[in-house]
This record gives sequence, structure tokens and C-alpha cells, in this order.
Amino acid sequence: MPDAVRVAPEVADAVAEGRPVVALESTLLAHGLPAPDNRAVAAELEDIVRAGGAAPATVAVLDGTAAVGLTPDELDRVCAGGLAKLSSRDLGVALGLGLDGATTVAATCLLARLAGISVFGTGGLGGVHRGARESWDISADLAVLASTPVLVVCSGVKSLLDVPATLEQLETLSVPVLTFGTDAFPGFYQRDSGRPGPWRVDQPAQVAEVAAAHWALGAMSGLVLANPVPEADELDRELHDRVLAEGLALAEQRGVRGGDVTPMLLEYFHIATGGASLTCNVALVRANVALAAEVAGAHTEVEAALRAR
Ligand code: PSU
Ligand code: MN
Repeated sequence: MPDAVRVAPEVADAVAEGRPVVALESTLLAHGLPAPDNRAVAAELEDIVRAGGAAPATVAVLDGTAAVGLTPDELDRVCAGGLAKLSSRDLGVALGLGLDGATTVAATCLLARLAGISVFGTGGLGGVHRGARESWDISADLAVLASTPVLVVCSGVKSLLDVPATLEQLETLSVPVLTFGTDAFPGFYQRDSGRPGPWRVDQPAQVAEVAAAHWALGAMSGLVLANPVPEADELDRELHDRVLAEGLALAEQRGVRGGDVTPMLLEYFHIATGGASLTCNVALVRANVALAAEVAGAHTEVEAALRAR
């Protein structure tokens, strides 16, 4: 473990003893949700993971140290605003220069892996952006999943992205995609992105068996477990489609590019839906981390059974 990576005692003990752990990302807190609500969500997500029998490990970079598992004071700093958004390529820069930053799915996967954590719960995965043919904007989340054995529980990819292209890329990169309790690939704010998922599972134990088999074959890629937003919290389809069209036009008009696109569109959604997208976003993350805790529990059981053989 590099010196610049610090694993919280609660997390390190759980990993060492083969108990369930769930990694949580900080970009969703720092750039996906507005302050001060984000701080309450940060605490709530950790509580949900603990209630599900797992240790939470929220990941961020603070003072040039990558922290896996944060103290309440550190969560305050992450949620107070002003943190850079760190993708995988930015981690070494932030550590080398002694900076602070919030970690994306890509960066969180890398640090979770270093800390020995296999299950990670979040909101939405990054993917292929609309217009990627011109902009080349494809999230590093995909490239990192191709080479990092971590299972990411999310609500599919945001409808802000090119969903069919993202599913194609995940196939090319040999990242298995499972949909939980549904045949449809979820579209973040919506339970159905309009595309079917390749494989449906209905039990956390099935997910753990699939991940164990995938990794036993020597695969170095991660897996995606796509969990649809709870029915009651789904965003109204018409509202969603209208706000998405407006947001995309606004991003184009303002010339927003690269890593700024997702936070800008998420913020536009939160304002233009009068907070409905925020309610939906928080509801789906809650559901995902609860499922991640169950999957982490099942994963430790499968690992213990493998060790006992
Ligand atoms: N899901 C959310 N809010 C977010 C994100 C996902 O509900 O802010 C973040 C994740 O951290 C993801 C990142 O890794 O967006 C992708 O950003 P980009 O497209 O720039 O790679
Ligand atoms: Mn991007």
C-alpha cells in the first residue's frame, strides 16, 4: 500500500477479517448533490451500509492523501464545496501536489481495489456521452472498469449519456452487466432506459456467485450491477425528456465540455425539475448502497466458502 493511501481502521479491520465492506464515492457528494443536503446524504449512506451489515468506506483525497474511509470532519470537508473532481488519471497528480479532491467512480474503483474492497455502491456510472463521435468524451469509468476487479452497484447510466453506445463499450471492454430484478437496463432517473440488459439476476447471492466465477476465470475487469430506481421515486417521463432536451441545448450553447458536462446537467435537472430529480437521485443512491451492502455480505460468504475448500 503506498504511503499516500490511508485506510480507516474500521475499513482495514473489516477487510482483514473478511467482513463485508462497501466503497462509496465522493464526486457524487461534492459535484452531484447541492450543499448542504449532500452532508446529510453522506451520513445517511454510511448508516444504510452499516444497517446492512457492512463497513462503509467513503473515498476522497485530502491534503494529498487518498483516504479510504472518512471521519465526520473529513466528510464535512468533502461536502463543503470547492473540491476538484478527480478521475483516475488525476489521482497521482493530486497526491503528488498535495491537493484535495473528490473521487469519481473510476478513481474510487482504483482506491477501493488497493484497499482490498470488491463492492462499491453509487448513483450512476459514467459512460459514452452523446456526441462522442465528435467530442471523444467517454468517461474513464469505463476504461477503469475494464481493468479493475470491483463490482459497481449503480442505477445504470444517466439518460444524459448515449445509453446504447455505453452498453456496447461495456461489452467491448468485457465488463459483465447484470440488471437486478428487471430485464431492462435502467436509465438512472428512469427504471427503463429503453434498452434491455444482457443478464438479469434477482438475488444478491446470484450476484456474488457471478462475480466470484468471473474473477476465478482470471478476469481483471469489474462488473456492473444495475439496480433500477424504486418505482415511487422514478422521475416523470415527460418532465425528464423536456428537461433533458433543455439541458443538452444549454450545455451546447454555453460550450460546456469534458468533466464539467455531467455536474452542469445534473444541476440543471435539479433546478428545472423543482427538486424532483434531486429526490429521485438521492432515492436511487440509497437503494443502491443498501443493495451493495447485501451483495458485499453475499460476496464474503462466497469467498469464505472458496477458502474453506
Ligand atoms: N452519479 C451521480 N452523480 C455524479 C456522478 C454519478 O448521481 O456526480 C459522477 C460519478 O462520480 C461518475 C462521474 O464517475 O459522474 C462521471 O463523470 P465523467 O462523465 O466526467 O467521467
Ligand atoms: Mn468525460
